[in-house]
Amino acid sequence: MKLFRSVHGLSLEKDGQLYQVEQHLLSRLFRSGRGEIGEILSGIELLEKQSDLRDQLPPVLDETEIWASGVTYLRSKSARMEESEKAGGDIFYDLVYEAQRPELFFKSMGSRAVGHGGHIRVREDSSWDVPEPELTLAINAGGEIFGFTVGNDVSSRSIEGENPLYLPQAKVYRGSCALGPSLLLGRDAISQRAFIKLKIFRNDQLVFEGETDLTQLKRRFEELVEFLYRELDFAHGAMLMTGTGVVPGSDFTLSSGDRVEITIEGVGTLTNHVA
Ligand code: DO4
Ligand code: MG
Repeated sequence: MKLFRSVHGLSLEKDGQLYQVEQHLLSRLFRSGRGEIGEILSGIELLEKQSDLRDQLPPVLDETEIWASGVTYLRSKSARMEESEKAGGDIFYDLVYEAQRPELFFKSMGSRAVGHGGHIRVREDSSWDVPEPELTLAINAGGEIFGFTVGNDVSSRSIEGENPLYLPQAKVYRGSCALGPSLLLGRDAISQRAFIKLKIFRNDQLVFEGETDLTQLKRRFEELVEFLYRELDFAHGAMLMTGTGVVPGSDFTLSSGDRVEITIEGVGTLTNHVA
């Protein structure tokens, strides 16, 4: 089952058919406590059938915090060690990749995230920018994973590479977080080997293509969630991006008009244009 959010309300895709569902379902899922998800999912009432989806929004509540994990794939570690070598920051990426404690950082409020079809951005004071395709976990207030979506952790590599202490500026700005198109519902709904593909088009020409899969993710989902919830409460639930395993070469930077497509097997394709 996939749950879509749009300016017209919530829709559920079930057995190949789209239905309208009650407005509060998303809020009930994110704000639920431990052990409540099963009952909510089995009690979903299907309302009118729908023929299409328009004006999509990110599948998250405005009040929900979106966090991200970093350096969870070998590819992310080596790319970041290269970009930060001059500033002497390379050692930190190596250390965090091996450490028990993962890198976690705040990315966005739900209200600031961009949905499928929306515009992502590059910062005006950045010279090197990339999309980061990331499987994103939907977690309830009780700390349980109840769904998955496709995330884009759009990042400035020039700002992060200049000094690792600039990470929040490299990561958090208008149009830097995209999520969608829907929430794949159920903790076990995703394949442990699902592929993650990134395609970037410029003037309709493919200018970058890369792929990884979940077997390359170094951390377990629950391990990341456990650290995030260890000393924090999330009354509105949380979204957690699980890190990127696809990084374009150092000669690539995003530019205005680019179309970015991220596909995660079984979850969907998130498409955004760079403003
Ligand atoms: O350490 C910086 C951020 C890492 C990140 O966003 C990733 O690995 O996906
Ligand atoms: Mg990332």
